[in-house]
Amino acid sequence: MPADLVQELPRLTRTGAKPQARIVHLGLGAFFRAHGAVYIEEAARASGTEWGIIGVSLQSATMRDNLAPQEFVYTARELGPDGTTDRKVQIVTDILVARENPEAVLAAMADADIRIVSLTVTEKGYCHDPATGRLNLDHPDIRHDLESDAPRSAIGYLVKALARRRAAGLPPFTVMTCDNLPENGRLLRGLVLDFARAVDPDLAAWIEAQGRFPCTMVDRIVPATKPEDIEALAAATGTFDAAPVMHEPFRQWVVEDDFVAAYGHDARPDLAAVGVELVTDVTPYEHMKLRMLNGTHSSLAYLGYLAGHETIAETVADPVFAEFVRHLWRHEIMPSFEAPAGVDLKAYAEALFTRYANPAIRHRTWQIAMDGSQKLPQRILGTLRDNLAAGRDSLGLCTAVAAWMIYVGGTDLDGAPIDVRDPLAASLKALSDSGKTPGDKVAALLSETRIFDKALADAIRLHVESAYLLLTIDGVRPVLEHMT
Ligand code: CS2
Repeated sequence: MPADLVQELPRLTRTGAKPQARIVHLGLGAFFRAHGAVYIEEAARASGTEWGIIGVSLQSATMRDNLAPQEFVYTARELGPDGTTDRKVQIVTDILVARENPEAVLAAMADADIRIVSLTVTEKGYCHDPATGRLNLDHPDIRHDLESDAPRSAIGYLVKALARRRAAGLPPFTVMTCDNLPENGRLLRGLVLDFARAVDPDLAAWIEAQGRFPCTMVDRIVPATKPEDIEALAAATGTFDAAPVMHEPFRQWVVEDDFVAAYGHDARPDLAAVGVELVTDVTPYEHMKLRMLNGTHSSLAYLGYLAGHETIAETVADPVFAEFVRHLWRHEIMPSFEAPAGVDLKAYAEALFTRYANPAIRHRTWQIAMDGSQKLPQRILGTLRDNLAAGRDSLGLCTAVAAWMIYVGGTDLDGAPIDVRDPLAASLKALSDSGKTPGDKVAALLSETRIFDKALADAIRLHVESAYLLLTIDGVRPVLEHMT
């Protein structure tokens, strides 16, 4: 159905009353709407409690403008290999646009009814230095927020809203990050405390004592919604939804059960009732997911893109890549960490392969390739470091790093320009351009200390350099074929 006809159809509408809001979510993108929001809605329904979510868009007004005319209700469409299932998600009660009205966001976060502030602001939204995990006090948004009452960064919002709660004699909200970062709760706690110490040491002490920042591992593949997805949904349902989300059947959520104690049983939805794993230590699950899934996702994204593959499903349908990804799991990733108790990593890897191969999920290599400077450390470099320490070969991962270097150089192997999206894109391109030979380019990029520490850079330089050279001379497929 053509786009202009789709918009003539009746809009999706809410059935029943809006739930009472108890959560504010910063960064209401497709991922959280297809994952956390769905779990929370199910948990609220299972226990007969109200856990409405106020979404916040930090930058753009698009999500609010799309969803406001349909009362913030949207469709989550599950794309299985054999068909689709649609679900109407009604847990979002409002969307605030931070850029337009910072005061409304702070007031919502400081409201006594709010128990949790959750976040999916992507890796770069933490304004930290990925190599050290510390707050980047030179980040323009952080510098701005240290001086102003109208924040721009997620960290600024959290600290200022917590300050308001403390001043009002309220307990803090639980801060629940749902981004793909290692020990994400601990990392965020450190960043919030770094900021709070810079503005008010007493506030920092209060957050340190009373604040709670559970770690979480989140998993569901949610490619960006495309215009043709909106059209197909409208044709199937006869209703217009301006912002549906498309997701795979699989989902997993592991949450450290550490919420603000003052709220007792009301501190969180009954997540366990809907299959969320509440545990005391998320770290082994995070390691597994970041290394096994995200590490191979990024590897396939750079190498697949350079080999001319548009999506992950297309990439793993290429037998050379299928062998390569299994090689990465078996020889380079699985030996690098302890599996969580009771998890069979071989079965986990096979399940991942099936998920990648799902032809209904059109997840672009270009989309996953975004923000590599923020993703590489926890997805690939930690594994490389552990392999080096154990004297294990990491040729495949070094080849993935080399592919990333070619990618951020901005020109593909056929000489066509690449639309590189990364907060460090300009400086990465300049580093790449500063070298004349592949060896110089690799050395220049490895000197970027926001991504690589010196010991690791020195240890992998020769491998990455030879992989870079081989990729440019032989092309991606022959190199991978030779390796496996
Ligand atoms: C992907 C992730 O875009 C990316 O970088 O690797 O979003 C991935 O799809 C999710 O983490 C799956 O849970």
